[in-house]
Amino acid sequence: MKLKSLLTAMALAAASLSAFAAGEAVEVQNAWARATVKGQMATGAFMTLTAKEGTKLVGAASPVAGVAQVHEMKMDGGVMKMAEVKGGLELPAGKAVELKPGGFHVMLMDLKEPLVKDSTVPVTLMFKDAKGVESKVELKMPVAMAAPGGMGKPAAMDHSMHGMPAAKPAAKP
Ligand SMILES: [Cu+2]
Repeated sequence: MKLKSLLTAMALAAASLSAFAAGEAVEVQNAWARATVKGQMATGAFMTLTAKEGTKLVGAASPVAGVAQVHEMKMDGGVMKMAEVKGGLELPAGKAVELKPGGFHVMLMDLKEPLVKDSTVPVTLMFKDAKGVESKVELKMPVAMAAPGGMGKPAAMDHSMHGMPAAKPAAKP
């Protein structure tokens, strides 16, 4: 049984990196969490989510964070503000929804320890489909200063793209 549980653990680790692992209703790509400095209490986690069937990202959890929420950052009267996405983030069937700096993100708050660059952080995403059925995806997100692989354009308000990240390559789709 030991071997079997080890294999299961390896399968779970692989699942977090690959597209549509067996039974996964939501594909997760390019996941990463922003590294923090000592004393920093919150950070963002980013990824691209593609649901097979319409669902919602309703929550998140991480052992390193006292609180994890789905947030949206947007301009409000010329001021950048962020707030929890009430009722969950809609993931229409087959449509890639990007969580990125300056937009949607998973906010990890009340951090118990710093997120060290080039380490990984476990994050669980919680989904609820149209029928109200809940599911989870467990991830090990690489911790980086900026999006791995230089994917996408740096968002406004995000100046961390200066100097290319020495991050590990992102999970290849
Ligand atoms: Cu936030």
